Amino acid sequence: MALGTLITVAPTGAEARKRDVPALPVTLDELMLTAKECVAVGAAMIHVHVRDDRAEPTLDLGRLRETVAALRAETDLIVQLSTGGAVGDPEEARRAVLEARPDTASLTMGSVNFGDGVFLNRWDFIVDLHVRMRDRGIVPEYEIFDLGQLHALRRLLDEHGLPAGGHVHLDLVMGVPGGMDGTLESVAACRAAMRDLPEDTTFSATGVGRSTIPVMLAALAAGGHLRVGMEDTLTYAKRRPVESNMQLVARAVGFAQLAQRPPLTPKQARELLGLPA
Ligand code: KMH
Ligand code: ZN
Repeated sequence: MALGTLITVAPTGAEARKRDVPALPVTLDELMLTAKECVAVGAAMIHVHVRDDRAEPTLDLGRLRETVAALRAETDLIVQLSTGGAVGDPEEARRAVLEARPDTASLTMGSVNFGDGVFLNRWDFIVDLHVRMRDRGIVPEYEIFDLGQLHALRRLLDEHGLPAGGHVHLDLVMGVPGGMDGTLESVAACRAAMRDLPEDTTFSATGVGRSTIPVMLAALAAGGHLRVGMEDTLTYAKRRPVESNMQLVARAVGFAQLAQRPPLTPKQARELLGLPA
């Protein structure tokens, strides 16, 4: 399959603190500036977590709606909202994220220790998000923190059918303390486990912290796509903090070009993911 590379930027996340990382985009203005910079250098999708006025993570629906509207008005990025939120966010608020009507939304395929916390994703909740997304025409990106979650994804599709758009796309989130490590071996094990998923399933991968570069290289070699951003990576190189999300996207674009898999435009990425044009 001749394939370009879908580059997703995850600019903020729910974990890093603004006081520790001043370059983290937390206001709508900062997010919009980041989004425009990132699409200009080659990102096609944005994975969004929003913050409140104190820069704390929030699932406030008004803020999410405002963010979706601004991204749509000012960029052609595919808009993905996180239904993962922050560790401990209640299911009700995570479910309600879908009412902001993004193009796509993340859907984590199981529970995992997450540093000192537990990122809880009960089976019934997973099924509920899958069905609600399909009812609303929202395309899920299945988040995989550990190998077994790929088997859970197969069960979900077997028992509850394909997602909106009919295409299955997943994201390997690697190197979270508590989940799978960010290594070539883990990428290869996940790639092998995908044989039980629909044949045209696509995947991206992101390596947290030090695993950022090994995961990026392994994912490209395995035919995967890339997610990069300050949600996952705050150090660019030894003793060199990340300056901006654009810097991380630009590096991913360079790697993708070296692999002769240039970045997909947002329009091409929509086609890949089964989203309406
Ligand atoms: N913040 C993590 C607990 C997602 O966005 O769907 C969950 C997370 C996954 O970031
Ligand atoms: Zn996230």
